[in-house]
Amino acid sequence: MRLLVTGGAGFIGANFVRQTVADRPDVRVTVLDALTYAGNRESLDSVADRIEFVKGDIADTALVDELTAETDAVVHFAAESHNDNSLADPWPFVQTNIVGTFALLQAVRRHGVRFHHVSTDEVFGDLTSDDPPFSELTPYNPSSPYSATKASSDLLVRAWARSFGVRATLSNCSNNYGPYQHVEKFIPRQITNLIDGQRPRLYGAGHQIRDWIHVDDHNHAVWAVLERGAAGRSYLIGADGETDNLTVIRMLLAEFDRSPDDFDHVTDRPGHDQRYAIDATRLRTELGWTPRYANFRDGLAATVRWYRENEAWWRPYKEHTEDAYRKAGERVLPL
Ligand code: NAD
Ligand code: TDX
Repeated sequence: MRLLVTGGAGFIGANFVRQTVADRPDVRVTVLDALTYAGNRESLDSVADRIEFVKGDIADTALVDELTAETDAVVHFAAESHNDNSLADPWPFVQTNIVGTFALLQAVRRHGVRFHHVSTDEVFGDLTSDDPPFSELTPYNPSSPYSATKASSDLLVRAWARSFGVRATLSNCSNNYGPYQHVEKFIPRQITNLIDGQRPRLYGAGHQIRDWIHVDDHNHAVWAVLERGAAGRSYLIGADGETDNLTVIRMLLAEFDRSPDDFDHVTDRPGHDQRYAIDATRLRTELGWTPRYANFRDGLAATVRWYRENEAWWRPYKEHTEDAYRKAGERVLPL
């Protein structure tokens, strides 16, 4: 099988590529990645001689057409993925997440190629503490420019499946954690702050809830949908990992033997979604998927070890990322 993986130098895509090379020697992987600030070829070093890597933009229609003509399936991870960046400058999100997905859909339509679209639970907006978790029937109601552009791309995929018969599936996953995640994101940002002897930075009071899943569990689910998912259907991916941000910070502080209050409250994110939670019944019952990382605390401890042991991977990004947060106006709050 020939597989084209877009965004394969990013966090989830690179973990997907390494997992695929390790578990499925019959799959020939080509990565298409623009190597934006979020892409890092070093994340693919261990498999570099077993894959083909193409540096390019998913909105480059000629390139996408050429690569799609030579593949059996596309797994589409490439995106602008960080909410805070989408608040500072939404344009790249519109360009990559919407226009880029459109270019891929036109190409798979032309060549009759199987397509899997990797999306997020943020397309559903947020929940209060009393609401039931998101399911495949929850209406779309995105809050941020990031989630609005991901929702738009999902709607394009659904329309191309219905109107043009594209063999497309979608998955909407909750917050991922694990190795090779950019230091702009919540968990790696705090881990690397702690390695540097700095205080973790919690947005507002930290009562927001995210449904954490290990990146390997997400990627096993992507394979389950790719192999056994029904065309035109969406699958929600989550591992019952609901935890509020304050609790995550305290779990990390404990990993570093620091006091539970040794962190800063900083300026909150505008429009900050309160709670995400996933009901993954369809994925579990129809496709037989179960997560392997049952315990978030253990997965988090392994992730801390990975960042301690792989400083050379993240160090070049740290200072610039913290500088960007400062320039965006992040301030310590007197709470
Ligand atoms: P990431 O930001 O770490 O990686 C994105 C990758 O896409 C990078 O390698 C980047 O270079 C590449 N890219 C960006 N624009 C491109 C373009 N125009 N052409 C080609 N490549 C381009 O993102 P991630 O966290 O790995 O997320 C991957 C996918 O999973 C995204 O679609 C995201 O919406 C979705 N998702 C992420 C999470 C999460 O918790 N991180 C949860 C659910 C879904
Ligand atoms: O320094 C921080 N302090 C903090 O309290 C950062 C960076 C974040 N936060 C909070 C904001 C969120 O409530 O932590 C939570 C997680 O933040 P992010 O890592 O930015 O993730 P989120 O906005 O929830 O979105 C993530 O999950 C869904 C991914 O970035 C998306 O790509 C994915 O679709």
